[in-house]
Amino acid sequence: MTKTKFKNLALGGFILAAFVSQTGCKPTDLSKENLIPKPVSVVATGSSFDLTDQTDIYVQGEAAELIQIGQFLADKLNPSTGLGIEVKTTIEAPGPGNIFLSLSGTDAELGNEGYELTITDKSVNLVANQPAGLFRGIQSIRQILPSRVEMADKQKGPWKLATGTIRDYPSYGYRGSMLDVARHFFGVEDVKNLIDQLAYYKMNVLHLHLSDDQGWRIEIKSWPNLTAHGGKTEVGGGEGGFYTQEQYSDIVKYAQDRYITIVPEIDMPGHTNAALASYAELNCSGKATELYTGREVGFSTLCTNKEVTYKFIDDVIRELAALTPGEYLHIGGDESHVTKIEDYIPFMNRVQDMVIAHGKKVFAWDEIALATLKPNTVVQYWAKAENAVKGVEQGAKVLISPAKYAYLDMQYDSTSTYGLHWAGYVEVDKGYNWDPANLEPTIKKENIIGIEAPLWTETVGTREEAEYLIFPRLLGYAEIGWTPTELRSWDEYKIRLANHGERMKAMKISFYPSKLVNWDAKDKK
Ligand code: TNX
Repeated sequence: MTKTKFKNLALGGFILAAFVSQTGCKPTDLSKENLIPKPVSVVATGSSFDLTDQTDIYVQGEAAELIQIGQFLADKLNPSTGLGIEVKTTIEAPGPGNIFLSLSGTDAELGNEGYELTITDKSVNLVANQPAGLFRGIQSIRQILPSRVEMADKQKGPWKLATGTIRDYPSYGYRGSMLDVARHFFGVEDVKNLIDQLAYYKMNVLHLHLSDDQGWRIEIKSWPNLTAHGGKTEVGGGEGGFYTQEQYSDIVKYAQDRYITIVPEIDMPGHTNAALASYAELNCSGKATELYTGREVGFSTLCTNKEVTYKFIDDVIRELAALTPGEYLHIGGDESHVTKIEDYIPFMNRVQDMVIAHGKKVFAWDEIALATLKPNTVVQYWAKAENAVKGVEQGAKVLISPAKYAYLDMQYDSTSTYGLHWAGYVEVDKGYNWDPANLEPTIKKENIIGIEAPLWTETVGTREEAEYLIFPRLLGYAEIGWTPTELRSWDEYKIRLANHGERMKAMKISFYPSKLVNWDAKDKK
């Protein structure tokens, strides 16, 4: 095997020359690696570890969960490296040349998602308190390898990792994105693809906006017309679609395997035209509305003083809660412009109780702070700081998603192909250069559960279009959620981001090549 490799090199003069020039940049300085999010601490030791065809991944003990994490890494490394890395179990640390994943459970600072990665010229040793920490840590291993490791087909080595120790853990426990599958429907494969991308950047929540005026996207067995009729179209009049309960569960499982929680949202009492078009009795008039394919917001409302409305909501929440292992259910509550405030408040109070009765905690957009927040209700700050402040004053935690910094559907600038700009333009630097704990004096770090970057999809309907808006900004939001503020600076980040251009290309991500980033900076490994 080694011989064949040598022969190939000797024969290919051009390749040999390229190889020689690359060895000048051998990855021996771990502190210069372009990790995103940036780790809490990196100590470099100036040497390198070689992945070879003798390398295997050893996991400690026989636990199925660790074997699965090891296999995830092997499945990412094998197509491009062709090294045939296998996953094996062991009680003690393996011999030299291998990767070892183990749980220690004694390092309080690392928490549930932190990890310590020690690379020497002889071994790669990843330790965490919890499996989730190992999973986050293997993303660092992937990112320390050359970007071509992310290609789907076989690439040339060498496969070197710079040596040293990374100790790393997140600033915030909730680091998420949101996909609006109501304005335009995105199928299971697109959602799984996004989940993989979130996992690569150590994010841990995907919020799915499952219903809106233009479409109802989750099968509810007790109210079948929601999807049979309400799922039939989308913005622009396309065919829409919905997830069967089995498909939704498949998404949830796929996310769970990547230590990502799905937070499902049923938006109410506004943003409900798809439901109102599917069931006449949910309307105060008793007449079903027409399906809607435009982009307006704020014109629909459930009939808040009809009992059938609450029977409907209870059925929806019951079925959705049963399908959702995560602790949260999102009930929207935004832009209910045609619901009177005196109807909105008792409605939101009652629906919170229904969510709690089905064993879940409530998430809602910041308008919910106008109502009486139940214990554990989380307020998602998107538009009005004063609402989020009201939430804090009621003792609630806040999820930070300010449209002017964190909305993935805001255009980069006036030339952007897709997106909206009602909250302004969000170039890549503006999306990165802010601190969730420094937006409002009353909203301090201890009041904040984390950060979420939502993608509303009025203007995008395909994976490529969505990726243009999501990338590269998502990487910045991942870093804001993970890396301590004092370690972040745009000038340093933009260099690491440039190096992720190659990675995003290798992963076939259609990112927006912002002029603020020198994408020609090549990964030299
Ligand atoms: C506001 S954000 C909305 C959405 C739109 C979005 C477009 C929020 C809670 N409501 O309904 O899709 O703006 O940017």
